[in-house]
Amino acid sequence: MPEIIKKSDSAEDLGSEGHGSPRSSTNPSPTLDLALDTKHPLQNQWTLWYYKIDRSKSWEDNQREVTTFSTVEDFWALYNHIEFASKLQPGCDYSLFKTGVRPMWEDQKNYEGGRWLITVDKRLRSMYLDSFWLEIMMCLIGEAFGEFGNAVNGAVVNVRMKGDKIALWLAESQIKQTVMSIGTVIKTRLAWDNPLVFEVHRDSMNKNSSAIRAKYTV
Ligand code: MGP
Repeated sequence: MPEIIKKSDSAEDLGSEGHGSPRSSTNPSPTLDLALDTKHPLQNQWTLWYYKIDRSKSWEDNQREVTTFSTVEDFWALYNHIEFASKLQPGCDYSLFKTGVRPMWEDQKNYEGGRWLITVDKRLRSMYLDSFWLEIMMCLIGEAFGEFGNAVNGAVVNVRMKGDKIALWLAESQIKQTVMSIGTVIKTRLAWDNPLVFEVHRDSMNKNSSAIRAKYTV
């Protein structure tokens, strides 16, 4: 929990502040107490989903809601509690979406949208997958997309034998400036040199081959 570690550093600073008047229980620092007691709200509430394949169920029924959070502290508590993406069994996914949006094409917020797709070569899983997924979650909960943030619905990490995927799901696929601006942010934040492709969900829904034409590239 990096933010909380920072708070205890600043406690030392406060302690050395008032020479000759050490803090006592009758003279607490209101700033410090407030900082330790208060959870820091996120702009949006987020829900983590977990997908694990069970062939007796439909794809939708294999998507399970794990939990919902709306503070920085609750995000870290969750993150520290669950397995790294790279340690999930092949075939599993994590999805982090704004609460109320289901991580599927059929949700009305996703229906007209698409995804920026990062394909991580299977030999590079140990080097990149967990750090990229954490950075994408930081972009989501930290609202890294500025005026285009409303177009962002969530993100998915697919753990696959053939190569892992991380995708940022957008509500939008037609307004080029919105889609490209968001793609540029994630490319920069991940310091990713290879091209990122944007796929329209409708093409994924109707696909009859594994190749989907990229609508945009950044
Ligand atoms: P996948 O899990 O997104 O990727 O889709 P994977 O396993 O790498 O497979 P590939 O086809 O991309 O190479 C696998 C399958 O899961 C899809 O073909 C669909 O059958 C199903 N599926 C995936 N998504 C994201 C959805 C969805 O949003 N809705 C429904 N109904 N099925 C989906």
